[in-house]
Amino acid sequence: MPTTPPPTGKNHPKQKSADSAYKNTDSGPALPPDPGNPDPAARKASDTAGMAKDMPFNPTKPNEHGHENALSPLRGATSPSATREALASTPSEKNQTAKYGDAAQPGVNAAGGSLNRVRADSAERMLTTNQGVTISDNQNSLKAGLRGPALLKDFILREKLTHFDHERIPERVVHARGSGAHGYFECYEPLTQYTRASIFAEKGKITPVFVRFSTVAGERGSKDTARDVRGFAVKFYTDEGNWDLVGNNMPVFFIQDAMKFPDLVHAVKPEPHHAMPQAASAHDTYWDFVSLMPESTHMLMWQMSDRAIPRSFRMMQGFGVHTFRFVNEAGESVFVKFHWDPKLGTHSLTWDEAVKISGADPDFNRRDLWEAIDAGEYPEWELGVQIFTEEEAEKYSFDVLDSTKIVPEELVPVQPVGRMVLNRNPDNFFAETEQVAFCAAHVVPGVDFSNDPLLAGRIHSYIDTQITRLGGPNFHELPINAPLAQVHNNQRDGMHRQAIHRGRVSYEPNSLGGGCPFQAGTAGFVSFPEPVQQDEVRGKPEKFAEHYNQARLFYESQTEFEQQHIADAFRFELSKVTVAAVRERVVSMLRNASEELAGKVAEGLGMPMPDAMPKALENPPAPEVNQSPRLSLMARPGDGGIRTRKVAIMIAPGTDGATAWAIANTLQAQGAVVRFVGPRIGPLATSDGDQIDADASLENQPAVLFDGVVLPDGAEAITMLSADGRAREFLQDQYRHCKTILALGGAAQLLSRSGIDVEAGQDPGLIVAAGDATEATQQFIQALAKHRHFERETQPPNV
Ligand code: HDE
Repeated sequence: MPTTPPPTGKNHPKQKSADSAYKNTDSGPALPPDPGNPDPAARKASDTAGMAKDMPFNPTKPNEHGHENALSPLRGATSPSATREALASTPSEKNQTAKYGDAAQPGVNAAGGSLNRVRADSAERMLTTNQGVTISDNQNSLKAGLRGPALLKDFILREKLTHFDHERIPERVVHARGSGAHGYFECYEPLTQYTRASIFAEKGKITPVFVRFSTVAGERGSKDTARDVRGFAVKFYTDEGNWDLVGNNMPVFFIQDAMKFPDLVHAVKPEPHHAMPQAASAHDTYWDFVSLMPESTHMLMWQMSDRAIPRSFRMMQGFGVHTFRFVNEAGESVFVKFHWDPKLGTHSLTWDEAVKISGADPDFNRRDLWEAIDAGEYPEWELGVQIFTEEEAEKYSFDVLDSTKIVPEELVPVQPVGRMVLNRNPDNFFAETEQVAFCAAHVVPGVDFSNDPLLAGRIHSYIDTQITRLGGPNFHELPINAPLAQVHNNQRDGMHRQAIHRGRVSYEPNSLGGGCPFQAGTAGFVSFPEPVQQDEVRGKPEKFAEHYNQARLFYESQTEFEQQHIADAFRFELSKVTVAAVRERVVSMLRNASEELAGKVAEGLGMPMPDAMPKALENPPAPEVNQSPRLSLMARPGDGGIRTRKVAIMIAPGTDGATAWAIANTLQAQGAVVRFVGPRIGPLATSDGDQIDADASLENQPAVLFDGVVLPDGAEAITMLSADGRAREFLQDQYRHCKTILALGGAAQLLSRSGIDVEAGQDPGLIVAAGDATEATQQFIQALAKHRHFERETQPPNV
């Protein structure tokens, strides 16, 4: 009986060319192979031919033209006959090796996604080289004889040293010092009326975030408590791509146009001839520059206020600064400003305290964030938005495209839209906090830019700087930067490329990749079609010329002691300036914002009042709002509790142990962090014959690191501490920095010996109790929850 030859022969009966013709990488037969040919190369060629045929021309081409089409781009064309095989780089992909692992999942770019994918855990593993070769001896280099020369062929030593030699990467040109944490954002209610951004789509929707807080001017290893703006950068890993809200803890900025940013940064950084001072604006070049840039006056008020020395990252607000746009599904847009409000309230340090903390613990804010998260005290902020229309903005006395202006909350209230919780510290500082790359250009569908000229520069600058800092164009593939949303495009190659792209196509349009990846059309990011028809010019809108109304508003809206702190800060900073004319110029500028403030500063510097600086706009428009109490730190006292407040219980041999323990337990039950601070660490005998093991000493944990102090009774201890200058200094600082102090029984003497007047009038933060400690402890808790007692403050400090 005649048999039909199997269809895998050299020539498939229905095709006119040899099977081998489809294995060539150049040239080929005129006709595709028979679709029924099971030979892998022939099948791939047949499928490829099918895909190409599906696209006889580029069907979306006509839609690339015209205004209407621009508003509704089409989804890209794809080939119905695309098969897995046709899209492969090579038919040999079926030969998996252990290195390749499992086959690529259709449509998946595994270079992105979760961090667990790349976490390394060396538990129970032997040491290896970077090539995975196990290392027998990690103590000695290879030598020709025990006393002989080291050998060049010691590849293990050389690999280790070479890697070490390259461990540092350039630091950020600004915001070099930072601290980061992971967490999540939760949406309160759908915001679909205003935005199609997926994170605001549903009530309760959770989006993971990574946040980095930073100082601006100091180098990577500089102190945390410099007087400076704090960066507040949030990366939302949304299901439609990464959205970075790269903001600050102050809602305005120094300058109005990106053109001036390098000048500002050069002025504030250490002076170039001797590289001093580090992490400080108190020097000539800074004040020289800002006093020639009167638009900085408003920001200077914020920078000289206590906002520039936050007690904790957990206790500061954040702001998107610029005006952004929300765009909804129908393509309608409103303007929006973003605000982060901390649940713990807004609290700051005092300047004298900040200076001392710089020495006692330069990692003060970083440690605070880390410890709180590890203790399960997860910091939380509420996200609020101010929403207004373009028509409303037109009517304001200021320009909403001017980043030196706020939109007062009295004019446009802040609506809460969600909350952010930080609940996980990074595994590795370098891999996460250092390598994270925020970018003001990272927006998602539903969020768009306004024409703020400062923002425009930022849209360029961040990616540009990361290319240098992170060594090439592929930093978006670093695990911390990779979105959870899938990444599919035709960008290829470059330093340190991670993704291994399957297939031969890296262009669009294509038919040889089945048209994939294809443009999304209106399902993708569509820029808001803001009408533009103007002359190309270098200039500023007229409203940008008004420089002082909001500086005045900020100053006038502060409480008395906050105003005093602003005056003190100007005085301190300007006293560090060496050129008198620069000082004069600053004070002359301040006269335009507040005569009272200028007068205080001039008086504090021992100089006569200069003439007021001529204004860029002699007849400024009347502001809408003259008082905005929400601008005071006092407007947000927090939830009234003492959770995570740090309390020192000062002990020495002979302390009344029972009372010390009772107070420690009561405070800890309310979430305070208690430390027993002794003349030295280690066990100290108490008056009742027991022991308390001091976990901190007067030397290693000075007063500035605590929010409050408790002095238990105990005659022997009081005598010893009274004779210890460190204990007295501890109490003087607690008192001077307006913190809460509880002295029990004989401990009042210790206060007196420290120069603190225990008899003097009403001071709710100074609790001196002769008898029952229980009631006094409750008083202490209430006072501690207030954070500070500025009623106590005098000029100059009396203690
Ligand atoms: Fe930035 N800024 N910036 N900035 N900025 C950077 O990006 C820049 C501005 C802000 O934790 C750099 O990755 C320009 C305003 C934060 O990693 C750089 C202009 C605001 C961070 C850069 C501004 C910010 C940066 C340095 C004026 C508040 C730290 C390293 C046009 C809304 C992000 C880097 C982090 C970092 C440029 C002004 C916030 C050089 C050109 C206004 C929080 O790209």
